[in-house]
Amino acid sequence: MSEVTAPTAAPVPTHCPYCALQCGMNLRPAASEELPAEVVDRTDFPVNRGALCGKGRTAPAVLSSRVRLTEPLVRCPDTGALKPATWEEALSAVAEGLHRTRADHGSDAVGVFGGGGLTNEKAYALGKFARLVLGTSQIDYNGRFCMSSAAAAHQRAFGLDRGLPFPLEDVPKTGCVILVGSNLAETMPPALRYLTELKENGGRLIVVDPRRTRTAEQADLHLAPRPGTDLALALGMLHLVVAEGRVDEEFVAARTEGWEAARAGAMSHWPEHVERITGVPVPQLREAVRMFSEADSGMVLTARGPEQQSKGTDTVGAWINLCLATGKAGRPLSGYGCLTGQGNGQGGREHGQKADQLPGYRKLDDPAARAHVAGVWGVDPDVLPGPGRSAYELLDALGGDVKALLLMGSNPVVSAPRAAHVEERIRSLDFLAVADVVLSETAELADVVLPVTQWAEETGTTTNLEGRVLLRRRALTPPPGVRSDLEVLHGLAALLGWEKGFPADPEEVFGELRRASAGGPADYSGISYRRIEEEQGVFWPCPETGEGEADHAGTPRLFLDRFATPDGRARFVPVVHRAAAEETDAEYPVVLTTGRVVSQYQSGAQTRRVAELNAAAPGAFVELHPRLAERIGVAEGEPVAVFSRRGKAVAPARITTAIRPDTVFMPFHWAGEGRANTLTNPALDPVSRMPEFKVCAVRLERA
Ligand SMILES: Nc1nc2c(c(=O)[nH]1)N[C@H]1C(S)=C(S)[C@@H](COP(=O)(O)OP(=O)(O)OC[C@H]3O[C@@H](n4cnc5c(=O)[nH]c(N)nc54)[C@H](O)[C@@H]3O)O[C@H]1N2
Ligand SMILES: Nc1nc2c(c(=O)[nH]1)N[C@H]1C(S)=C(S)[C@@H](COP(=O)(O)OP(=O)(O)OC[C@H]3O[C@@H](n4cnc5c(=O)[nH]c(N)nc54)[C@H](O)[C@@H]3O)O[C@H]1N2
Ligand code: SF4
Ligand SMILES: [Mo]
Repeated sequence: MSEVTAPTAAPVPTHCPYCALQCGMNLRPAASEELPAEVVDRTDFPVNRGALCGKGRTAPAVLSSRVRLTEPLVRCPDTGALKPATWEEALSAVAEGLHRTRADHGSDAVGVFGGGGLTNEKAYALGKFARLVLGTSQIDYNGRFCMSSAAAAHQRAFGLDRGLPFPLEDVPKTGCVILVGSNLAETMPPALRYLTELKENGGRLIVVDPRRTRTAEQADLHLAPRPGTDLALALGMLHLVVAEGRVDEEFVAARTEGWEAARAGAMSHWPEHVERITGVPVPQLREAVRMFSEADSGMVLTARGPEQQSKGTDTVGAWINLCLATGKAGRPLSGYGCLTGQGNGQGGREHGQKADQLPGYRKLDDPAARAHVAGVWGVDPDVLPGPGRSAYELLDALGGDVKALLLMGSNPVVSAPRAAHVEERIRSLDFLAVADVVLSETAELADVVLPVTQWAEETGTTTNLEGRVLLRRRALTPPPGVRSDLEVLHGLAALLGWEKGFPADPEEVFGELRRASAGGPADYSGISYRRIEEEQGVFWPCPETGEGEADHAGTPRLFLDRFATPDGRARFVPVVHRAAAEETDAEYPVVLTTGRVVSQYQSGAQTRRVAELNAAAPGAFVELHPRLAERIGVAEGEPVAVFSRRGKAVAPARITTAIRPDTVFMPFHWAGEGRANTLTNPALDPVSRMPEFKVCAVRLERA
C-alpha cells in the first residue's frame, strides 16, 4: 500500500520527470492506489505556460505501487531468482560486491553508470562517490548517447557548452530557424508553440529531416537528406554563402578566428556534389541559403538527427560555421543551440558523472580544477583518479577488466547501441547493482535491485535545455519501502568507510555543489533553492557575489559581448564531409535510422507502464516507403524482419510516403524482438565518443 499525504488545499509546484523541457506542473496528492497524485494546471511557469504532453500528464501513474518497485531485491544464490530483502541486507550486499571486486581486482574493476535524468544533486553525489569512495576512473553516463557531440562542438567553437545560449522565448522573435534533426512536435510538444509563433511573427522555418515528420510539416522549407549526410549539407550551404557573396565579413573579422581554413573546406563541397551525397536538390539548397542569409537574425537548432553520428561533432561544427560566417551568433536573437534531451540532460553533463569531468563543468585532467574540487571534498588532489572510458566503451568492457557495476538512472539493455552484445556483457559481470524506480530490463539482470523514490517524492534541482536551473519540490510521501538515490549513496558510503561527505539531504548536497562549481564554467555558486523558487529558475553561470553586493542576475543569454574562449573570439573549425561508418552495399542496401514517438519515453521503462501511453504506442514498428514495401512484398501491419551486421529485429510495417525510399525508421522504446538497438552500430565519434544511432546499413525481409 502506498502511503500518501492527506490532500492539501495548495498543490505543490514541480516539474515533469521526463524530457529537458522540464515543463512546470502542479501536483496534488490523491489517496488512490492507481494514481497517487493528480496533475493540476500550472500556468505561471514560462517555458510551457501550462501545456503538457501526454507523458507529463500521465506521469503520476508511475508513482503507483502497482507498477513500481517498493522493496529491495537480492538474487538468491540457490534459485537464481530475485527475492525481496531488507534495506540492510541489500545495501550490505552491494557494499560487499563492490568492495570484494575492488580488493581482488583494483579500483578500476568497479564501474559506475549514471543518467541524464538524475537531478544535479544526484549526478554530483554519484561522481563524488565513484572518485572518492570507489576510487575508480570508470564512470560515465547515458548523456554520452544524447548530446555529447553538440557539447564537444560547443566547447571547440565557443569555449563553453550550454545547450541553448538563449531562452526559448527568443525563438519566435528571430528571422529564420533551421531545425536540424529534431522532431520536437513529438519530442517536446509544448515547444512547438515557439515555432508556430515564429511563423506568426513572419519568421521562416527550415526543417532538415529524412522524414516528413509532424515537425517538418510545419516548415516553410523541408530538406530531406539521406541519414548521415548533414555534414555535406551544411558544407554545401556554406559553399553557397561564400559563392553568393553572403559572408558577414565584418562579423567574421571582429568576432571569429580560423575562417580561412573553414572556408577552404567548404569550397570543395560544390552544390551538385552535395546533391549527390545528400539527395537534396540544388534549388532547395539555394533556397535555404537565401532564407537564412537574408533574415536579419537567425538560429540553427540541432537535436539527435545530426548529432548521433560517428561524425556528430564535426557535423555540429559545420552548422556552427554557417552561423558564424553569416554573422548569426553572439548577437541578440541569433545563434547556434542544441535541444538537449533528458530531464536533466544539461545539469547532468556538468557535475561530474562524465568520465573526464569534475563538478562545475571542470576537467578532470586540469590540475587547478583537481585542486579546487579536492579542496571542497577535503582530500588530497592526488587521490582523484584520472579520466575513464566513455559510455559505450565502458559497457563494452564489462566482464573484461570492469567486473562490477553500480547503475543509476539508465536502462542500457534497451537503449545502448549493439544492445545484444551489451546485454551479454552485462550478464557476464561478477556483480551488478541497479537503483531504479521500476524493474527495468537491466534491473532484471542485477544481483541487487534498490527501489528508489521518484521525482514527486523528493526534492532536487534540474537544469533544463535553456540552462535554467529549476527546483522540483517534494509533493508526496514515498511508499515506506523505498529510499532516495542520495540515501542509497549515503548508506553505501557509510558501509564503505565514509561516514561523512555524502549527506542524504538534497539542499545540503546542493550547497556543496555550489562551492564545488564556484569559478568553474558552469558556476552555480550564486543559485539557491530560495532564488529558484522566487525567480522561476536561474540561468547559469550565476556566481556568488560578495557580502553586501546585489545577487548576480544569472545569464539567460550567452556570448553577446564575447565568446567564452581565452581571446573572446569564436573558433571556426575546418571540417570536410566523410561517410557514415557503415555504408549501404549489396548485402545491406537500406539505411536504418532510429528515434522516438510522442507517447513513449526512451527505453520505455517508465512509459510502457502507463496504460494510456501503451494504448497510443503499443509496440515497435518499421516505417518504410511504399516503393520499398512493394520491393520486399510487405503490406501495412505485416511483420518485417530487419537484419544488420549486429543482429535481427522484427516489427510490423508502417508504410508512408513521409520517409525517403532508401531509408527505414524504427523507434527504440521497446525490448524483445522489436528492439531497434539490436541493429544499431556502436561506431563512435572520435571526439565525443557518441555512437552512430542514426545510421546503419540493413536488409529487410517479409517475416
Ligand atoms: N516522446 C518522447 N520525447 C522525448 C524523448 C523520448 O524518448 N520520447 N526523449 C528525450 C530525449 S533524451 C531526447 S535526446 C530528445 C530527442 O529529440 P529528437 O532529436 O527530436 O528525437 P529523435 O526522434 O531521436 O530524432 C529527431 C529526428 O531526427 C531525424 N533523423 C534521423 N536521422 C537523421 C539524420 O541523419 N539527419 C537528420 N538531420 N535528421 C535525422 C529523425 O527522422 C527524427 O525525426 O527527446 C526528448 N523527448
Ligand atoms: N537506437 C537509438 N537508441 C538510443 C537513442 C536513439 O535515438 N536511438 N537515443 C539515446 C538517448 S538520446 C538517450 S538519452 C538514451 C536514453 O536511454 P536510457 O539511458 O535507457 O534512458 P531511460 O529509459 O530514461 O532510463 C532511465 C532508467 O532510470 C530509471 N529512473 C528514472 N528516474 C530515476 C531516478 O531518479 N533514479 C534512478 N535510480 N533511476 C531512475 C527509469 O525507470 C529507467 O529505467 O537512449 C539512447 N539510445
Ligand atoms: S514535453 Fe517533456 S517536460 Fe513537457 S510534459 Fe512532455 S515529457 Fe514532460
Ligand atoms: Mo537523449
